[in-house]
Amino acid sequence: MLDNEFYISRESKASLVSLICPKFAEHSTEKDTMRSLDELRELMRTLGIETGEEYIQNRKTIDPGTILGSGKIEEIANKAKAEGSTILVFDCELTSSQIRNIKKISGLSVVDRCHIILEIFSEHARTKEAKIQIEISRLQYILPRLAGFWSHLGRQKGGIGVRGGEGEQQIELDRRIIRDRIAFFKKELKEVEKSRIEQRKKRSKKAITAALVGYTNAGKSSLMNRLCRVDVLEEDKLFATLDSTFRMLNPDTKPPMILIDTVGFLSNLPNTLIDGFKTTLESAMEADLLIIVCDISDENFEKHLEVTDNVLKELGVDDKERLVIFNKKDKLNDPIKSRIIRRTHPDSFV
Ligand SMILES: Nc1nc2c(ncn2[C@@H]2O[C@H](COP(=O)(O)OP(=O)(O)OP(=O)(O)O)[C@@H](O)[C@H]2O)c(=O)[nH]1
Ligand SMILES: [Mg+2]
Repeated sequence: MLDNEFYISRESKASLVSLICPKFAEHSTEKDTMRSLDELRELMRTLGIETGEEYIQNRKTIDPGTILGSGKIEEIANKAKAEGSTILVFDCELTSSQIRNIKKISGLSVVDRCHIILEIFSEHARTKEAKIQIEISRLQYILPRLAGFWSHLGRQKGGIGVRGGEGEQQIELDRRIIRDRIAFFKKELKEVEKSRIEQRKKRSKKAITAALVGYTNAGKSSLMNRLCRVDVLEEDKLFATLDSTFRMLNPDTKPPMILIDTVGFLSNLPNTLIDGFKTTLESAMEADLLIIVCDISDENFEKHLEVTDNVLKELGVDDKERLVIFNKKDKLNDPIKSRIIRRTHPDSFV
């Protein structure tokens, strides 16, 4: 039941909603809001869901119940319905009561940025470890939002209030099921990790390790493919890679070196996901060298470097030896840019 509630139909059309608010991180200026919205549109494209218009409200403060004002939500809902949308995607994290309130006012499905990222992660996870991790993150995201998801069901059933008996009981039941599932998957994860730690020990004896890290879609997997002549999945999608992959660099390299491809970073990455993927990143973080890959052709590349830096700090590896590689030089329409970058980042490769 819960899984159906969480799933977003790929056939739906979605309208994007955001705000410009001086007190709201990543949305404090028009530039920040637009950059984040462009990224959200890319996330939707990755998921294969058609997007319609984007709706933005300028606000001095956030409405704690509905993020935007309720009148504005009504207006947006009417326009979204007129353009054939059935979902409002908010470019921020929503609480359970916010989801419930906005659903009630708009009469549309309501999801947030975090939900979209979780869907992509679920779809792209390939190894057992990544699948378990994403499942734990997904359940941890759902747990405090059960009432929000349930309000939708309530309406479908003809307006059974979520505070009413049946709703409350169902939420309590679901809460227990979810807690049990989280406990079960955490145990499973420990088992999988044991064998991974063994493999890591063997590897570190064999060679120097270098981890490719950086913003999603920067070109980490492509670089790994070219350097190691392998065929790791590379795609023009966000979060194409979710699992760390290890490959030997040209075997004649002295000393021998193993490259590690890793999951990409994103600004505003929900905490539940960072936590979940710390284990996947752990093996990469124990590497002897960090190779930061950055897409020079993206106009926000400086921001991407900043986000990468912050995530590395959060992972506690900001003091590790690093090398910056600026990628996709061929996509630059301004050749002077690469010269400027060489000057501003003298230790990098362009
Ligand atoms: N023009 C151009 N495209 C590139 C270059 N390197 C990678 N790409 C393209 O950029 C897209 C993303 O490449 P990936 O290697 O999948 O990027 P990634 O950093 O592994 O991305 P995630 O796994 O999603 O974090 C793909 O479509 C690549 O073909 C480059 O040097 N030039
Ligand atoms: Mg990749």
